[in-house]
Amino acid sequence: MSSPISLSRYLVEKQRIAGHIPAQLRLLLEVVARACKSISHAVNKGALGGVLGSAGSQNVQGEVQKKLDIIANEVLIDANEWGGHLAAMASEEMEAIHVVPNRYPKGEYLLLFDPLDGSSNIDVNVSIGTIFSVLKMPEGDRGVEEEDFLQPGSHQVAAGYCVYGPQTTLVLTVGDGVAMFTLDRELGSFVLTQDDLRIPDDTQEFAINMSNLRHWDAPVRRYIDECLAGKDGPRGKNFNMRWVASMVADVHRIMMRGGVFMYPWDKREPNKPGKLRLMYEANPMSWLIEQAGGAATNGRQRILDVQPQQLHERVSVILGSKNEVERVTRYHLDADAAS
Ligand code: P6P
Repeated sequence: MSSPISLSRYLVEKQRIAGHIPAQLRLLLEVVARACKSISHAVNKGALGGVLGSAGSQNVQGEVQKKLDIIANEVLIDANEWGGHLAAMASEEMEAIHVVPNRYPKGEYLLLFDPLDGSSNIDVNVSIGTIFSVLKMPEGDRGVEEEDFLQPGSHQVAAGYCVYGPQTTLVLTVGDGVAMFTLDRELGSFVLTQDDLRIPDDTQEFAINMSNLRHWDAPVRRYIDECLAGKDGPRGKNFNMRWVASMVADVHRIMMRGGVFMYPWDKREPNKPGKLRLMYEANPMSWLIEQAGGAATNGRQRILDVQPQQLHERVSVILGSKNEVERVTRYHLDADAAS
C-alpha cells in the first residue's frame, strides 16, 4: 500500500514536477493550511474553550461577530503576516485591507478570506468553514492599496476552503483541478484523500433558503417551482432539497455529489445584488466549482468575470452542476429578453 501523500508533498510536486506553482505560493498555501488546523482546534473545543457566543461587536457587514469569527481572523493574520510571501490581506471581518507591517518582508501575493463562514451555526454545532482566495499583486513598486484587490475572480492563482465538520477537510485548487485533504489529527497533517474531484453535470438536489420564496425574482421562482413539481412536472424527475446555511458545507456537499446552490438577489434589499460576498466567498467557491467541472453565475454572467468595484461587494450566486446552473441562467436571460 503506497504511503499517504501529505499536503506538503502534494504542493512540492505541483511546484517541482508540474511547475504549476512557484515556491512562494507553495509556502503561502502551507501557512494557510496550518492556520486552518489551528482554527479547527479552536472550533473543536466549543464550550470547553470558552469560544462560543457573541463577541459583542459587529463586522463591516453589520453582522454580529462571534468570538470564533475574531479568533479565526486573528489566527490567519498572525500566521500569514511574517512569512514574506504576502503584500496584504483582506477579510470579511475587517473593513480595510491589512497591509503586511514594514517590520516584515513583503511578497507578491494578496490573500483574501472569510475566516469563519457560517457563523450562525457555531453555537449549534453545525459545520462551518474558512474560505480563502489568492491573487497576485499588480506590477509596480508603489505601496499596496485596496484597488489592488479589485481583480476579477478569473485572476485567482489559488483558492480553497476548509470545512470544520465531522472531519476537517481542506479543498484546494491552483488551477489544474481540485484536490481534497483530510486532517489526520494523530499525524497533525492534512493527507490527500481525493484528487481531481469532478461534479456531475446533472443533479436532483437543490440548495436554497426556501423562507425567502416570496422575495425571489421570477426566473428563480420558475426554476424552484419546476423542481418542486417533480416527476409530474416539466423536469420529469423528483428533486431533494438541502440548506445548511453554511456556504462551505453546502458547497462541499455539491463538490462531493453534485447539486445546485443558490443565494439569488431578492426583493428584501433590492439595492443589494445578493447576500454573499464576491471577493472572498463567491470567487473562490466559483473557481473551485469550475475546476471540478461545474459552473457558477450571478444569474446572467459568469461570476469569475465580474469586475469588482468594492472590496466587500455582494453578488447573487448560482453554482454547482453545470446543466442546472445553465438552466437557471437561461431562465434569467429569457426573462430579461421578454421584459
Ligand atoms: P441565510 C452564512 O452566514 C452565509 O454567509 C453563508 O455561509 C450561507 O450560505 C448564508 O449566509 C446563509 O444565509 O439567509 O440562509 O441565513
